[in-house]
Order: sequence, then C-alpha cells, then structure tokens
Amino acid sequence: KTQNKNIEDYFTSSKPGSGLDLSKEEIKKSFLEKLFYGLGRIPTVATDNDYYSALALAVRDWVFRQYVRSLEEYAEQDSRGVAYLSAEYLPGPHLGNNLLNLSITKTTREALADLDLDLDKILEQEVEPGLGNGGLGRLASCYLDSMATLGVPSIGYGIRYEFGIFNQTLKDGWQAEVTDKWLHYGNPWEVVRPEIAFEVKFGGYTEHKYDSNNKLQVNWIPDSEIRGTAYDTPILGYRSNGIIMRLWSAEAIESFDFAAYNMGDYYRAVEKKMRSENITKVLYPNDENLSGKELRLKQQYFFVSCSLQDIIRLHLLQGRELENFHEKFNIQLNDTHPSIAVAELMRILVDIHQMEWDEAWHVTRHTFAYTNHTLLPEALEKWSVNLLGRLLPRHLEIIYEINSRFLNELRKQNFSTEQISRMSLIDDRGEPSIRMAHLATVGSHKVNGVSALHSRLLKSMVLQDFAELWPEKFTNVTNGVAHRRFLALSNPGLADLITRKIGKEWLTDLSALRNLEKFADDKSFQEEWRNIKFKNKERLTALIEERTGVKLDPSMLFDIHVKRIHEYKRQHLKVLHILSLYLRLKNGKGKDISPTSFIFGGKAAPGYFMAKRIIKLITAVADLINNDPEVNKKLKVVFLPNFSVKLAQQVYPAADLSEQISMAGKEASGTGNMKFSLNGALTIGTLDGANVEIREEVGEKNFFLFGLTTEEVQETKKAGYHPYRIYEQNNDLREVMDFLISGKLSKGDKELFRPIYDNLLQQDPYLLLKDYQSYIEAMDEVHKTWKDQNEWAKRSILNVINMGKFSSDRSISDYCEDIWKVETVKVV
Ligand code: GL4
Repeated sequence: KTQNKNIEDYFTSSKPGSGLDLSKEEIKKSFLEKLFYGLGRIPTVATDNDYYSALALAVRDWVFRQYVRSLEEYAEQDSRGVAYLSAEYLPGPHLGNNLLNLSITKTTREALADLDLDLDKILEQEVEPGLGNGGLGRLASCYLDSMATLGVPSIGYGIRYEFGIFNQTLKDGWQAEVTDKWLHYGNPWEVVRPEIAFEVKFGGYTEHKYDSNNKLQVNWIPDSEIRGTAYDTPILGYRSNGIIMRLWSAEAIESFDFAAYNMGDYYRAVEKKMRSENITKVLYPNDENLSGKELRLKQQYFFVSCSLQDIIRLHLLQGRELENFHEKFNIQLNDTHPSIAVAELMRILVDIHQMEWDEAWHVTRHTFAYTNHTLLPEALEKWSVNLLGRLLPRHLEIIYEINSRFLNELRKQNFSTEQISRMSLIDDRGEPSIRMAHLATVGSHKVNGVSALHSRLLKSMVLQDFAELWPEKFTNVTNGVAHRRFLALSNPGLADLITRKIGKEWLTDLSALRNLEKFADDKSFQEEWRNIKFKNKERLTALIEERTGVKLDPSMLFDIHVKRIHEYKRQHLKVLHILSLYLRLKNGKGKDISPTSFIFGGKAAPGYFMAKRIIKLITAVADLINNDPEVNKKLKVVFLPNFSVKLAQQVYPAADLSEQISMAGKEASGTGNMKFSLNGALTIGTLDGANVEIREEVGEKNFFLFGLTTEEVQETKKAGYHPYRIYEQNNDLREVMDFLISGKLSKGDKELFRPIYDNLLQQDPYLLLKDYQSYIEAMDEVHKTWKDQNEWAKRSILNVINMGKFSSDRSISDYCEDIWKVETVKVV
C-alpha cells in the first residue's frame, strides 16, 4: 500500500480514465510510442512481431485502465469475491478479443492503415497460450470473460506452464508431438509481480506437541521449499470490467547453492534451482485420463497453496478476520485438480492461525464449491496414500481426520458398512488411495455438474450416496461459451448481419437473437445468410489448402468433427460412415449422396494408443478417397493438424454440420456443440451432455438425432452386448468393417487397423456397432435436407437465434445466484 500522499492525491483526483472507444489519433500515438520507447525499435528494423508487441502493449494499458476502475468500484462496495481455481486455461489469442471489448477494432484498423500496416497480419502474429487440454480449460477462459463482462469481483488462479499443450504435426499420417514454445517471443500481456510470491513446502515430517494451554500444535518440517511468483494477465469484459488471471510460476528460493559453488561444483550449484523450476515446466497432455505422476500432484498443490496464501493475504489486508473468510470469498474448484485446497485451507486455519477444528471446518466447507466435469472412471482422480503422505505428510493427516469425523457422522445416522466404505475418502481396495472427488464433495457447500443430463447422472451414479445424504448440496450449471469471441470476433460477417437487423443488444444478452425470428423464412435474408457461410467456407478452404495441400470445394457440405480424439467421442464412427459412402459410390449406389467435405481436427494424448491409431485411420481414409477420381468429386476428407482456439475460431464459422456423436452418458456437456450451433451449423448428435438442451432450445426438427439414450446404453450393457452379432446381421456394416483390414487403406498391410477392428468386434465399449445403422440413417436424412438449400438455411437460422441459453454469461449468472451469492458491480 502506498504511503505516498502525492501519488494518492494524483490517483484520486485524476480518476483513471476509461480505456474504451479510443480515437484513431490516440491509438496511433500509443502504438508508435510503444514501438519506439516501449520496445526500443526504430522503423528500419521493426518486424511484424514488433508491431504485434507494440500494439499489444498499448492495448494492455487500456485493459489495465478498466481493471483499475473495477478495483475501485469493488473496494467501494465491499463486495463478496470469487476465486476460480483451475489447473488449465485456454484463453486463445488476446489481441483481437481485447480490441473487440474496447470497441476499437475498426479504429485500430484505420490507425494502422494510415501507417501502411495491416491489422489482420498483426493479429496473425500472436501465439496463443495453450495452457489446457480442451473443453475444461477453454470453459475456464470463457468463464473469466463472462465474470469480467458481468462485473463479478473475481480472480482466476492457475499455473504458468512454460510449455503448454504440444503442437501436433503429422508424420506419414501419424500424430507427432512438438514442444510448444508460447513464450519464445515474449508475452506482452503478462506482468510479473515479484513481490507477490509465496513459499510452498514439500515432503519431510510433522511434529505433534501440546502447548502450555494443552492445545495440540502441529508443526510441519518440510524437506524442500519452492517459491511461486505471480504473473498477472488482465482479462477484459465487453465494454466493462477488467479482472486478473493470476498464474504461478515456480522457482528456487535460493537460486544459487553457494556451498556447492565454492567447492567448485558449478553444475550442482544450479541443479537445485532447475529441479524446483520443473514444477511449472510442462502441462500434462492428458484429457480425461490421470497420469498419477508425482510431478502432477506437486503442480496441483503448488498452485493451490500459492493461491490460498494469496487470497488470505488479500482478506487480511482489508483488516478482516479469518472467522468470516467464507462470507467474503467463494472458491470454485474447477474439477478435482485443485481439491487438495480443502486440506490446505484447514492446515492454514488450524496449524498457522490457531483456529479450532470445528470452526475451521465450518469456514472451509462454506468457502468451497466443486464442479465435476466428467464421469469417466479413468478420469476420476485418486492419489495413492503413500505418494500423498510422502509429499504432503500434514495434508494426509488432515484428510484422515476429516474422513474419520465424516464416517462417524455416517455411523451415527445408521449408514450401512457397505455405504460407509463406498463413501469413505480413502479407497482401501488394492493400494490405498484418496478419492479426490469425495474430498471435494465433503469439503464444499455446493457440487455441480455441467449439463442437465450430466448433473442427473452425477447424482444417480458417481456421487449417489452423497446426493442422498445432502440433496440440497447438488445442483446443475449448464456450460456456456463466450459468444463474443466465438461469434462476434470469429464470424464478423454473421455478426454484422445480425447487428444490422436487430442492433447490438445481443452482445450482452444473447437471448436477444430471438428478435431475428421474423427473418427465418425471408428468402433474401436466407440468401445473405448463405453467402456469409460460403465466404467463411472459402476462407477455411484456403487455410486447409495451405496447411494440408488438400483443396476443398466450398459449395460442398462441410461436415466437421473437431475435439480431442477419444474413443468415447467416436471419431471412428464417423470414419465408418465415410467408408460406407465410399463403398456405395464404388458400387454405383451413391446417387443420393450430397457432395461432402469431411474435416477432422483434435489432439490425442501422446500415450493413448487407440486415439493415435484413429488419427492414422482418418489420414489413411483421406489419402484413399482424395486420390481416387471415381469418388473425389463427391467426397473429400482432411485431418487439419494442431487444433487450437485460434484454429477453432476459423473452423466453427465455416461448418454446415456439427458432429456430436459421443456415446450417450459419456460427454459431460461439450461446448464445441454450442460454438457450432452459434455459427449456424446443424447438429447430428446423440442425446448426450448439452446436446439434449441444445435440441430442446433449437427444436427437434432442427437437430438430427440418432443413437441410444443413456438408459438404453445401460440396458444394452447389462443384457450382455455382443457386437459380433450386429456385424453378422448388417451386410453394409460388415463390408465396411472388413474393408478396414483389407489392406486397401494401408498399402497392403492388413494388420495396421486390426487393433481397431478387433476392439470393435470383440468389446466395442462405446457401442459404435450398436449405433451404426441409426447413424447412417440420420446421415442420409442430412444429405436429403442439404439438397433443399432454403430449408437448410432456415434451420441454420433457427439454430443461431435459439442459442441464448448457451452464453457463458448465463452460466456465470447461474453460478452467482445459486452458488456464489455475489452481487455484480459493473463499470461502464
Ligand atoms: C470436460 C468434458 O469432457 C466436456 O464434456 C465438458 O464440456 C468440459 C467442460 O465442462 O469438461 N471434462 C474434462 S475432464 N475435460 C473436458 O473437456
């Protein structure tokens, strides 16, 4: 806190001005000053990256203005705040979004044009922070956008991975991973705060002693300590508040071991520093699969501990007591990745601040809320008691104490032994481990799933016993997406048409899109709509040709499947469909097929055998079809490598058909499904995740439904599923399956795709064969509908105008009302 009266007077009397709506002259001046005096570049040597950095630095100043103004408002209102804890974020490129939110895109374009510079080329320079795997990380970033827009006093905490998600390349049709170097050219968006740094302990042992008042004092004597330093990136809402995304980076406390140095061992002198910094080196590239690695647990505890120390610092800084911590702060746990926070807050309150256990537990449980993002058993985090005890001995004791008190409660309420062992925080079957979802549930006042279906399944399956014990604790918040980024920014043509017809209200209230309803049948509106889609497809076509060498025809149906590669998401079901069309054409039975380009994208976890083979299968099918003149006028297939937020922004606007074909009951929500619809794609999908709600909103007629329901999936499995029988009975399917091992896809190698073939015929855990026929029929319906372009356009319009529910603004309002109980404070 500054004691400098002169500065304070200046600050309060000058009041930070708005960062919005700057003039061309202001933009030009700031840009050039950043280029010359912020970066020290002269015109003759300045590169495109210098231009990008200069513009980013100028924009960052304006974003910080909005942030400072927001802070002032919050201080005045003494508001209750939210800390969002997430091990992953995928912000996407910042520059374009910030320009949009400052309402200066057009002016900036003109200012740069005056200088003979092209804004688009400058935007292209940005390397996005790939600090997440997929949906979960992107959701966290959508939520920061909406928290800022709505004026929720909030901060997003996470990890500043030096290497984010790998870059995906293709080698001979196989995925090859290349290290991500997002910090290589520097990062103009972040500000390092060397003074906001905390020490985090690991290992060692605990000492238990009674003090003079006969109160137990526990002392944790660690065997190592590491420092976490804050790196702040301001996130701006739409013409509104700024908030901070605070990412922690690990470093050694003593950066140099002088004892070793003096003994002449230079290498050892820096070795410890290197080892400490390992913690935030790299993101684990697994989506919905745990690695179980020690370093991963270290990452989780590291960022949780820094974040909690920081939140408590902020609380105490305002002269408040820890007894009412929970009245001032909500901490949202984004999945179980930060759930060690429950034990850490208890440790801080009890061991460090001497609070009584019961009171500390009251504070803790009212502070946290937990969002579950998956039901997949392989994704539910468990840490071996052995590992956790070695790394965090005090936390293990605390978890045991929480557990023993919890189980005693259950015993008092006459729960059966079976129920008690099912609900225990410790799983004793096999190697003892901690069930992190149970810890998060017991330590939170609210638990939510991410779509209506998922929340229902969470209560009836994974957390059933807890839902019966505490029904009021469980709730649903359906996911949403940042519609400003995924419509206003990425699809300017469509955004423009919408604004011309109904004004700008939709930017802050997506449900205003319903005002377009009267145009759905208007032929000239439909034509404009189609032209915009066509232009978007032309742009994507050019990008795909540049990246893959394959030239698509934008008048074809663009049928797109982009997301992580995972068996449950069933990219290989799509492949079976493509092969069925191929064989139809080869057999002269393909006259009803509408010309289609199939576009795939998505990364596979580097250690995921089947997922990597599915990528190879897609590229093999692409090679076969694209090079066969008998079929390549009607069908084209591409795998677009290295799917990212930046690419996504080009892909969704160009889609005609969105593939959302996971086995029912497996996709917790999906958010790509929302982004496609928002950009006018029709969906072919199962009744899974948020598809159910999308279909409700857009209307059954405007959604191509197929496949088993979750209940039917469960019944099928219970009855004993035999995929081979389906194979025997369905001639088309048999032909398609046999084609996989015919060698025609693999230069005669009949073994290459046998693992996929065998898996489907023997186990088929995701019921591809069971849903096959239904999928083929729904796809035939798609091809029939596509032939009536007016009808297609109408359905596309109806999709977009009914997307109001799926803005992340709505999700965040739900969190505010139902979970956080916070009031929003907007600066304008
Ligand atoms: C995920 C779900 O798989 C996905 O359906 C959901 O949309 C997303 C955000 O809630 O969370 N869970 C995990 S783990 N990764 C995801 O993408």
